[in-house]
Amino acid sequence: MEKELELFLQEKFGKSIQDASNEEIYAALLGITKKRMEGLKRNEGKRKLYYISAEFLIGKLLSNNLINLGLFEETRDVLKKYGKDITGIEEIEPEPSLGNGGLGRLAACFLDSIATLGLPGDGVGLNYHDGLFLQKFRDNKQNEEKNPWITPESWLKRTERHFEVPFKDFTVTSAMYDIDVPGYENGCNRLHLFDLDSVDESIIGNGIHFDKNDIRKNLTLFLYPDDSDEAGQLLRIYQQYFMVSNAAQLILAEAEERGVNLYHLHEHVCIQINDTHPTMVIPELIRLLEARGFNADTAVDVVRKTCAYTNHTILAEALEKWPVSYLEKVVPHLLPIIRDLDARVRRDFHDERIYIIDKENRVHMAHIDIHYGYAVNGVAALHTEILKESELKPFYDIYPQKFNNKTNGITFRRWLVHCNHRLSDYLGSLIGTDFVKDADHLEGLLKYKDDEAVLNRLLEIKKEAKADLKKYLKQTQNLDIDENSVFDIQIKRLHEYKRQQMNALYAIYKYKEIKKGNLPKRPVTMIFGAKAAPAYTIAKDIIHLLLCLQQLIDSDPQVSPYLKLVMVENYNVTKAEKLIPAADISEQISLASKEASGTGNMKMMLNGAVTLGTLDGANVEIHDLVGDDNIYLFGAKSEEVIRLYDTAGYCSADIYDSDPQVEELVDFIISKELIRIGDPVNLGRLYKEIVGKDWFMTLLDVKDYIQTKERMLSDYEDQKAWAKKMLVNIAKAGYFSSDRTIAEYNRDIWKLS
Ligand code: 26V
Repeated sequence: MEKELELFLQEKFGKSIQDASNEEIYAALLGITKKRMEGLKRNEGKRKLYYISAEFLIGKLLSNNLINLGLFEETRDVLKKYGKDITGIEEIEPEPSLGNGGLGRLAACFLDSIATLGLPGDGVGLNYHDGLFLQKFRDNKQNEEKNPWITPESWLKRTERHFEVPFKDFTVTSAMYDIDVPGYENGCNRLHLFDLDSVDESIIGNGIHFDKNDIRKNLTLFLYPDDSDEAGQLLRIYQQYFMVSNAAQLILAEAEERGVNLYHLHEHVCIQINDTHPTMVIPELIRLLEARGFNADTAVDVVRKTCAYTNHTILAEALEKWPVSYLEKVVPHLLPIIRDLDARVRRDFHDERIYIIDKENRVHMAHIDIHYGYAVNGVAALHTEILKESELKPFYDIYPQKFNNKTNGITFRRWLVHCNHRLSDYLGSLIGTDFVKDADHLEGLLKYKDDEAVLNRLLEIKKEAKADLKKYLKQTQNLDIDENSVFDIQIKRLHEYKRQQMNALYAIYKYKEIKKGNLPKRPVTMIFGAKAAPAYTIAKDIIHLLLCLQQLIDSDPQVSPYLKLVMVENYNVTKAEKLIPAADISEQISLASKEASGTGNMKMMLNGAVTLGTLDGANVEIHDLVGDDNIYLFGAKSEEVIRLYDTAGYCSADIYDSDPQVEELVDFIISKELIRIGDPVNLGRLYKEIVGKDWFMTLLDVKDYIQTKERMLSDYEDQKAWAKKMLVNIAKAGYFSSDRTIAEYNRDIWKLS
């Protein structure tokens, strides 16, 4: 590496390693790593997977690629020799924000694991120029700004592949860019991102506003721009069709290049549909096969044996249903096929709950996937059971053999080795480094459960990570936090079902207790990171409440020595990598039944945080693995919640009216202290929402939540017992390696040879 780096810097910049700037060193490492990846063997086999996803939240790639190529330590040491720090160089790389949250990050973890297991599988998505917006706080509110990430030299490689994509009124020619995905000590796959040369970043005006109707200029400008109006929804359909038409054409082109008889396509190709965003690949493939001479029955049959679907949510508002009239405006050529797919369902079944086109003339995208795919999976055991027993029951009754569970996972290369070198190195010294590739080896740690030296070192490592985070937040946001306090962290998209508002009520409780003189044994630092969808009003109101609480607490000298609330600006993968190693308490407090899986819960557990959560998503499996002593559970169970929804049995006003403690906490949202700092419109609306509706049942669980968190904070004081909980969590996290998840997808669904 030293020689290569020297040569590159000399040739390109005429500089030595010593004299080169961080920017120049980054450029050199980018060039060298890209070249190395080109030399890797391509994973190949009879059947190839195409993982189509509207989101790939890949994060920065330099360190991860170096780790997977086995070059990280060498590079770090070479740089150190010349007085350079790799962390400073990592900072130069812009983060591609090609995803919203868990779904996109999962796709990125999966690409890492697919390559690491040596399986032939490429990702297919879109090359958004700005991705998700950049979040800026102003006047205690979220503002959205554009977030360009593509620089002249980047991981993207323009290819020679171009496809014609036909829309109703015009046809566009795509360009395909590739990003290499190296496996850990293994071959390489690719992420194909499609784009349009005519996209024009200069049409972005104030914030993230742009002309939603100018499709040639805006098609791949942003990730899911605001779809609260018709123009936004049409743009989303344009994006989705552009993505899948390119994907389908690529799949057929590669199959034909491999000499595949398209009548046997399913023996050579498997398509994983990541949520419903890529669903139109089904009618599009049928269309393209028909254009190649297939009759409809055969085209449907081949496609059905090729496609599999993953469901990531049961939230009704997140299940896509496109009006026929919208599809007619964008992709009229798909409608005869979609109508035929609907007619086939109606011919075989007489149950309007499972039709593709409903009475209101809306196309249910998930229904296309379930009828015309060969596998349907949920993303955690509880989620899959809920799909089978309630949300998708009528489908499960018809196709029980299609349904299966694939509990999510995370790549340990990024979420341990890269983000927490200290812990990873220490684990390596105790149990060897096999866990990087074979995560079950982490269980070897259990034999140190009562070893005081090990427990002390785990506590020290946590403290060092907290000190790192303190430094980072000081540099980036000029925030001061105390590494001796308990770090209580909730980082995830802002959504009412995730209940950041319940955590805010805890902050209010704690504030009031401290005011009353009930001081905590140790200061508590509550850390939040969350972006709200630009058109999601209540979510933005919750951000406003959190920022107002932050200011209130900071400006109160009676409270601030004991309590701190911090909202991290522009939460993204890079920030997650700094926050997760520093977490003591992992907040996983969604309303039971609503969080399909969660993956932050797994990342925090792996880094030695203890979960405070409801029995929801993968928390259920975390509990099964670590046992009652190593997790803090509270709140209503999913069956009770589902029953409350079914019977309309929940009324937040009843709880508010009958419980003075709850009333006092909720009233504080519109107290004079907060109104003085905040905007009465936002705070008033949030107060009204909680008292008058509270669709995600915050008040149902808030008291149990507060009590459980208090118990947790008190248990934290027994540091030895706490360290044991940390150790058990780390040791049991092996199950949540995405290598395990991908091995299961391959065993049960993909069957790649
Ligand atoms: C999307 C939308 C869009 C419209 C407004 C409301 C809303 C609410 C939720 C969603 C989520 C869409 C799918 C998704 O991102 N699911 C996440 O997938 C993760 C990976 O499987 C999983 O860990 C998370 O629990 C799940 O929320």
